[in-house]
Amino acid sequence: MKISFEEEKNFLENIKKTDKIAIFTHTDLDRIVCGVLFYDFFKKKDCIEIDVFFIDYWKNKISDFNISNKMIVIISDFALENILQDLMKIPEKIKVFYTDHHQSKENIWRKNIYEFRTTDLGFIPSSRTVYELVWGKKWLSVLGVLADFGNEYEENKEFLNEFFEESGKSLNYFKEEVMYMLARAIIYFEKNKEKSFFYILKGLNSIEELKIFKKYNDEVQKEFNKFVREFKEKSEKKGKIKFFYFEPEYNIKSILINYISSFKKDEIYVFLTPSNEKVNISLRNQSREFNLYNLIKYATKNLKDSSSGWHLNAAGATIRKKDFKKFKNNLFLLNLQNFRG
Ligand SMILES: [Mn+2]
Repeated sequence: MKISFEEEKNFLENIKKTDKIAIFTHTDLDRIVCGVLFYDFFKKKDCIEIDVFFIDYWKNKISDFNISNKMIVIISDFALENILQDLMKIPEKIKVFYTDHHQSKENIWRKNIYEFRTTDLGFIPSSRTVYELVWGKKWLSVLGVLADFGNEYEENKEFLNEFFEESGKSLNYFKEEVMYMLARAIIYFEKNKEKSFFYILKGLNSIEELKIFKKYNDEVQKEFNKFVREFKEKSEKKGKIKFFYFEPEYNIKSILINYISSFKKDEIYVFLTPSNEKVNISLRNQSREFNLYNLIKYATKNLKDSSSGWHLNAAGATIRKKDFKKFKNNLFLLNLQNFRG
């Protein structure tokens, strides 16, 4: 059931302290920030039971967790294509509150699922939407917005600039010094003890306190720098496409492609890393000339057990390892003109 921003706000305001809350989040800065802001909100409301669940599309699902009929499920920043089937499994007695900003051609037809998707409003990372719904730590929300490239979109300018002015520090500072540091620390935790990142982060009260993540950043940064160099030596180029397969120890693909693609914005970057029998793919085109959402759907169309989607200019996919060559062929044979805008 689609609801408006106001209805969504009312829905959240009307939650009582006796309601049991189940927050779903993940190790991605935008998504984690949503989790923390919601957690703080329900804590302030004195909700007695607030459970936090961590889901990873490839490992587990919402329905793997024990959600009782009395719970209210809160879920944000998960692409509908990845969770739709799973959402449908939630019994109708359970109210689900869902907000997201990924592209999706799917629809939810269930009455118990209250959905507020912001795709029609522009590119609004969910940590901004959640902040506007429940308030709380704006600095955290700003970092979530930056992690998702929100600063590249006019619609977030006012929201961000207001914060930069208040804090007296620049976009560059928050992006390079803080957001990337945090994004790399998350990657460290993802590999080592993923849940604790969320619990440490939610205990912090200011941007200065983020320093405690510095040592975790350092470890991942070594590998990050190594692959920045390797990209220069080993990536393949086909027209506007830059293709880079690599095998990192830490899951740095997203932040590496975000970083590298910001230098030549009109190119299409395609980064691939292995994961068991699969290959995970990220695509970026920061000039926004191309619709990568359609492009990746097309390039994986004939690949069995593949999934793809996300955003217009930051897309992704997962394919079987044995389809690597097929995918590369599909991609290199594309007529890019068909995917403009
Ligand atoms: Mn997001």
